[in-house]
Amino acid sequence: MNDEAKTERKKELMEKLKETLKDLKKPKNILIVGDIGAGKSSFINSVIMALTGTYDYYADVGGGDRHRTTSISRIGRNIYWSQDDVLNLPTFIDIIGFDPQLSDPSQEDTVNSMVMNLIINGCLPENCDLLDLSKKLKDGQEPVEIEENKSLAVDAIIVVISAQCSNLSQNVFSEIYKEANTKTKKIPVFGVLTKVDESCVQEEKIDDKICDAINIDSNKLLMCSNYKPEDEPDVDKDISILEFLITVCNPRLKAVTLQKMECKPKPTVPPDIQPESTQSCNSFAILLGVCMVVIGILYAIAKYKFTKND
Ligand SMILES: Nc1nc2c(ncn2[C@@H]2O[C@H](COP(=O)(O)OP(=O)(O)OP(=O)(O)O)[C@@H](O)[C@H]2O)c(=O)[nH]1
Ligand SMILES: [Mg+2]
Repeated sequence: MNDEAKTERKKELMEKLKETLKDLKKPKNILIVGDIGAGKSSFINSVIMALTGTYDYYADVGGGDRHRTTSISRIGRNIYWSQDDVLNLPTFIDIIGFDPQLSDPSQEDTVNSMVMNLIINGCLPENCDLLDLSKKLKDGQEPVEIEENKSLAVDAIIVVISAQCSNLSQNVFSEIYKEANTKTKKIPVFGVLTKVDESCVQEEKIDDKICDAINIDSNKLLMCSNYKPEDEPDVDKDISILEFLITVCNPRLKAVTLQKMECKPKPTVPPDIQPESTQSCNSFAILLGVCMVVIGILYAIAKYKFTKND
């Protein structure tokens, strides 16, 4: 594709995105999760760059081994979209990177799963200090006065994974799967593989590994290298980001509240005692058998007498 064709393709995708957004009743709340430093905040800024053509620090990006994002930040269309047309563009929820040591899928309530659950159900306010909350949950405390706010509830989850990281945190993925599929809701999950520019992903087939690890189809995975503040717009990058965003915003891929069926334990029957109905059936069969035998004998006697009299 030449440059002109690529620019045309980007325009078409913007139109397609607008059409997709028209089918939504309200903007989707998209939760961005992943390890520390995976490129979550950079991805949010990259999507906004692809949409608007300008880079800004909507989400706080940083380097180093420590958490950069430590609180909840909801970046809605009112913050990044200043053009005239009112579109149901998503609200991106930027949160703390999950520490794999705070995940253990064999346990019901780990720190990461509790934090995720509270965010998914819209229980945590803007700027909620997640580092502090995680510490308190780790110490066995629990939050007081939790109120669900339906308008903050999560509609889709994007798992951001760095292509540089060869050891995938399987425990974190298992917990994300549990929260997104089995607890209270079923939430569509997507994946973004970042830092593709700094790794040899093709050789390692890391995309297949990631799709397996987070249980998604390959068409729900975006492989990208995020924009950096100094970067010029890149039409190839924008095209792949917009294609991905159209899938994420698909109205058919929506979160649903799981209806759990109430069940009661099956009555247990001791092996040596047969059920009453079986017992009465058996007695009836015995009685019938006895009657048949008696009738047979009487018939034989009558027949014998009759032939004798003759
Ligand atoms: N080369 C390259 N660097 C990236 C990419 N994405 C992010 N980075 C860099 O990785 C570092 C961490 O990026 P962030 O976006 O802050 O990562 P994060 O997941 O939000 O980090 P926390 O909030 O601390 O969990 C920054 O130095 C980014 O510039 C990418 O696709 N390619
Ligand atoms: Mg961040």
